[in-house]
Amino acid sequence: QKRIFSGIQPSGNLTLGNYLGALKRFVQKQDEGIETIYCLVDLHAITVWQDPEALRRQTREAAAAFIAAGIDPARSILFNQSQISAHAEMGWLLNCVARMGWMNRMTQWKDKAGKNAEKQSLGLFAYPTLMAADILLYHATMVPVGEDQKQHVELTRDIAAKFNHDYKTEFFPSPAPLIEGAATRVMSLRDGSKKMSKSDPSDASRINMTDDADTIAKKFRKAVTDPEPLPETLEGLEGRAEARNLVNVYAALADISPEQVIAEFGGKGFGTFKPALADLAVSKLEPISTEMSRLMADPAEIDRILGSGAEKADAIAQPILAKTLDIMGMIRSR
Ligand code: AQP
Repeated sequence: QKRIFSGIQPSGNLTLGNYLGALKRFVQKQDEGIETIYCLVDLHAITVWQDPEALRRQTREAAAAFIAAGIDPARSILFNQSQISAHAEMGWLLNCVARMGWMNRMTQWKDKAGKNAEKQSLGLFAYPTLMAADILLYHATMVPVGEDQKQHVELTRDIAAKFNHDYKTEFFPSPAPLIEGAATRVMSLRDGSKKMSKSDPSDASRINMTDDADTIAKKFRKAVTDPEPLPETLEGLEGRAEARNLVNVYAALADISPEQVIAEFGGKGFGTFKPALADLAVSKLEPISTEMSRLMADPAEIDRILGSGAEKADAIAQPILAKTLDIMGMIRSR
């Protein structure tokens, strides 16, 4: 039986990268009729400093983004992670299964910690085991993510396999990463070698889902590109990371292939392509941000939706946590 789990950190404004790499596809999976569980991973967000008031607001804003983008709380389970203590508990159990060597190889840890590993929280290092816990706690079989999270889903498979091997069981299914579409890795608008990220200090590097039409147009206009026109064939994008990124973003927004974008815009300059891209992005994002504002006017309703999602999620998670503890030899007598 198929079950999808995925999450997004409420660590700031959601970006076009989060939208195309994750949220838009979360909606597609829901609409395909697959069982879908989506989580605002606030326990992950605090692996780096979060102002408490800002975290509350960002969590509600992310919930509003999910709903405005098409997640229906009656068809998908939508909740914030910290409402279910089983995530942290399962995270601890899996900390005792994962090996230091595996964790040391995580590229996101290396990227985020940089040369300053000594100053990072222990939680940032353990982030991938908490993510494994999120997924395994629901026996999820598929995890839609952007390219940057592929390694963490592979680690989850390794953890599941080691648990099953060590305890001579087949309790945990092996989840598969689902990395699909033209925009699995949206790049920064200022640097084609860096992914677009909500925590990038430069606001000009990203399109936020809540940016207004003028801001979106301005950010695309100023996006770093080479001066050549778009090529006549897809191969012509080789070695042109910024141009390729914008073509991929256009394709993902328009639900067409990059080939089709090239067929339409090949030979045309960025002076033509960038405004067309901005118009397309505005036409897709503006209705979502308008709906987000409407939802944000009633924070109590958002909290109610998250609470009701958490109840449904807990009903799945608790028996799986209990069974995991039992398999590991913990006495459960109350
Ligand atoms: N640039 C991107 N292109 C495609 N997909 C992306 N995702 C993130 N950035 C891109 C996907 O969005 C989902 C949620 O990501 P996250 O919030 O859990 O954390 P992240 O991957 O670390 O994303 P950010 O925006 O860079 O967050 P910060 O800056 O807070 O670390 C994932 O499926 C991810 O692949």
